[in-house]
Amino acid sequence: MVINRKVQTLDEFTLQQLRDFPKATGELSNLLRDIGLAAKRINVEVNKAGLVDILGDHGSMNVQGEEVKKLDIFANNQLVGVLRHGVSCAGIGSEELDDILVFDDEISNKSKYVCLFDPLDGSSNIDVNVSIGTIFSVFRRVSELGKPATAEDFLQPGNKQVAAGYVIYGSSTMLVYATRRGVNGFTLDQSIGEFTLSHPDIKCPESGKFYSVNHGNFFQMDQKVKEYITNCQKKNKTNGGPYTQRYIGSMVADVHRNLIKGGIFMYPGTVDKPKGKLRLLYECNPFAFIVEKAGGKSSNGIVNILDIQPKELHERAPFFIGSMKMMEELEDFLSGKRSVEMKNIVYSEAPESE
Ligand code: AHM
Repeated sequence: MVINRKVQTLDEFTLQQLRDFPKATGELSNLLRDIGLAAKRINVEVNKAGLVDILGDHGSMNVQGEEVKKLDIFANNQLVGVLRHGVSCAGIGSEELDDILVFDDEISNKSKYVCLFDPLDGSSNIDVNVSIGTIFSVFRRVSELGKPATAEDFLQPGNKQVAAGYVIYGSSTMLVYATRRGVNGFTLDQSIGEFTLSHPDIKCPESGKFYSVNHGNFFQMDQKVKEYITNCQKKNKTNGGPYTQRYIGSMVADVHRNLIKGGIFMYPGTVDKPKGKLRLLYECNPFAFIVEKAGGKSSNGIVNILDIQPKELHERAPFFIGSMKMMEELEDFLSGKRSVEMKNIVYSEAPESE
């Protein structure tokens, strides 16, 4: 049997990175490998979701008042389990838990990092076989090592992240993670049960043809956002439009596509939900870090997502993210530099249904 030594597994890759940095302790590599292990376990359950009694609602609501699915709980438990039993994480914050979970044992208290995650994003899509994902974010602690982690460790702005990533359970399962050194993607090779480097040094194209937004909310959006979206639908010499609309309703899949192919993803605030739907710490920050490290950009419509000082664990933020040139075009609309005349349509109010 010929062994393909060109294929590098996630473990080999993180160890290789470690060798390039002799001063590194290996804690971050361990943590990424722990997350990789949890992702493989979650992947197994996601793949057999239709076969066993793991679909459907758990019967409870999460802290955001959303129905909790059984697989959400499973994914959350897997991540908590590997990180608690590992040696690199002092505590976690999860979209599924009301409060932070500080591990508070001798080894964990010495760990440099804390981790925040959305164990299963897009979970309302599970029962219809749409791609879903796990999103994670890693911060270096600001509290004293040797003592339990504190809330301040978790409430840091996104620009303090040391790593962030996501796992997409799709037509194949991929783990993509970013550090300050760049973004790399690993595809799960089911035959050996390992994530293997398939997308080295990912760069987000400067521009693209996709725009992703929930059009159902259009009449609830700010006028400037409506004008930008209308511009996306227009033939336009400067942007090569009209763009193609693609919206899965599963952020990991939507942003993954736009990261690889170029595009812009938006979840703006609406009249009913001025801060939108997405959570700053579990969804916006990690993607903002990944896309920025790949050459793209993100904002809440006013400032860079990564510069927001979070006030609470579960806060939400309007979110715009994608290819650099498309984000710049959006900013021109949001700042009033550009506008679109929206002829023949009264956009200030939703048309009344008959
Ligand atoms: P969920 O985890 O409860 O499914 O919510 C998060 C998802 C994101 O993945 C996605 O971008 C967004 O909700 C879609 O929301 P909407 O259906 O309002 O467009």
